[in-house]
Amino acid sequence: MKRKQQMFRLTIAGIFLTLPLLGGCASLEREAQDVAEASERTLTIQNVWARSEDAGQNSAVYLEIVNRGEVDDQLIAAETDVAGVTEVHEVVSRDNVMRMQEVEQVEIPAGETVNLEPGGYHLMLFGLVDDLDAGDEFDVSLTFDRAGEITVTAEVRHHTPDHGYRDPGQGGL
Ligand SMILES: [Cu+2]
Repeated sequence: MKRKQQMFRLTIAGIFLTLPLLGGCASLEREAQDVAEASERTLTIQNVWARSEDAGQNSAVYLEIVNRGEVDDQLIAAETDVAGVTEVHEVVSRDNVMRMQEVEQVEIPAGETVNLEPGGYHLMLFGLVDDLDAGDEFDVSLTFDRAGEITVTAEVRHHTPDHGYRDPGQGGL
């Protein structure tokens, strides 16, 4: 009888030990799935450039995202070393005044190309650490909901807005 009880306890212990292992397997599978999706490289990032500006000022990064995949994705974050803070922004017109604001995500629909361009979506660079001079290059790390992190190189260009509007110090407009 005593031996039976011991075995029973061992079985219970076995069940409790198995539960965390099952959880671990599920997350491993999920990780493997994420890696597989990212490695399909359905997203192409091209024409990455930033507006030239002096240290301490704000600037912005613009780029094109091509989604050749069959599933939608979302750009959810961006990071650079050249600015104190990097945010994903959009320009909105309210009462005929152009403003910009942070967005949680930019939709990248399957089969489409999304442009981050002056007057629209952009990666906002707040507080440049150094001057960004035309011809300079720096890395930008983009985080997508499905594709994960993709690092691209931005080329600094001198840019004069063709619509004639420029709000000094705002950079992203
Ligand atoms: Cu902005």
